[in-house]
Amino acid sequence: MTEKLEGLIYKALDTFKIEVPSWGFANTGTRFGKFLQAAAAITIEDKFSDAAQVHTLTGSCPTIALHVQWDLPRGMQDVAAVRALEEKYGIRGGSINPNVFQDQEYKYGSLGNPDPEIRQRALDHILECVKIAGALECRDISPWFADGSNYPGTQNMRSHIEWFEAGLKKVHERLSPTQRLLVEYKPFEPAFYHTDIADWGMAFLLARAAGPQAFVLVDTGHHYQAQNIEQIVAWLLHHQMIGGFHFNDRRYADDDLTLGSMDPYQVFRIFHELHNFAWQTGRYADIAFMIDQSHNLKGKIEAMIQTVCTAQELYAKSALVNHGQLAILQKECTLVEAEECLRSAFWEDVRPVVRKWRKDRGLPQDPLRALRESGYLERITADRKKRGVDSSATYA
Ligand code: PSV
Ligand code: MN
Repeated sequence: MTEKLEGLIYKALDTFKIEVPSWGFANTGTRFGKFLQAAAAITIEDKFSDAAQVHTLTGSCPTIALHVQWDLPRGMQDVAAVRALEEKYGIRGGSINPNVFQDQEYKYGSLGNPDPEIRQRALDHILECVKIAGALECRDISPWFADGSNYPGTQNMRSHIEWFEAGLKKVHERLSPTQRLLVEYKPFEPAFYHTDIADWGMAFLLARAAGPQAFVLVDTGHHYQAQNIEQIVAWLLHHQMIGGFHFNDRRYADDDLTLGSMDPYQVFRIFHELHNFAWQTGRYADIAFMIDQSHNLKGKIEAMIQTVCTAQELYAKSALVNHGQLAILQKECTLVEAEECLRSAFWEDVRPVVRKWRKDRGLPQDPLRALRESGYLERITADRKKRGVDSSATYA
């Protein structure tokens, strides 16, 4: 590989940061059951400790996403404890995720509930999350809404739109000038007939109605089969409306599979859109990268490291595309050459340079092996087995 290409990889890896989800370290399951892992995090301190391991070994994960109900069950009262954990483990709280989908009161929705009292309760919870984010100096408030209905005729979809517009506007009013509201969409589950924020268009319109600090969050698992996610990214970039990603892979639905395990080329194409936008405009879009995966069978920390390394590799590969040449080929409609220009970057084996970068940055060249050799997994397995209680998050 030429020095120039190596330089591009180094630049990409030096700037690449991806947040890990606290819930990815705890025992989770599917609606059919939970398979417990002895090494799974039990407390928020365990989650910080595991996330810090991932950061130490990969150098790319300085923040941990927090799900308020699971990690700060007493709300603002838990902020000081989180601050202490940040200090102790050398990583920071990242996006703050409200939870308005789990409690019994949300059986018929949260901000889209026909009962104004429940709508208010959901709003109050999200507003407390804005406060928590303020106290922790976290920029992004990232709610996901399970609202919708299971049977035709059982809810007025237009009323739901109005309730969401009103609720999100109220959240936006409480943001500090540096905070952002990220609106995540998902086509179905748990609602099986209609979901209030089912796709990027709905999320876009709601974010725009909420105010200028609201943006769309793209969870790669939240699309229909065969949907062209990079085109969605292109549209959102064009309108400066993309605020964040939740990365994971999928085969059938929202499967939470390891990033790139099914379709690494798609992840590459998404990253390519971001690099291409930067090449054309002279600046990278301000997007929060996050992992949203809960692994039931794989070791959680191992799966997280595997994901981060895959993301680093694919981000590095996509930084190699020759944008100038591609633009000419696209203009000429030189199809095969244009496609090959993109594809050749994808097929470039960047792993030797990524290993070199790790070495130069004082990181282990093989983070997975380093984890296995560190004895960390054995230590936490013994310790957590002793403590034994499974107080983990339930899977959403
Ligand atoms: C919903 O499926 C989701 O993607 C949301 O981001 C939640 O916060 C997260 O998963 C919880 O597992
Ligand atoms: Mn998500």
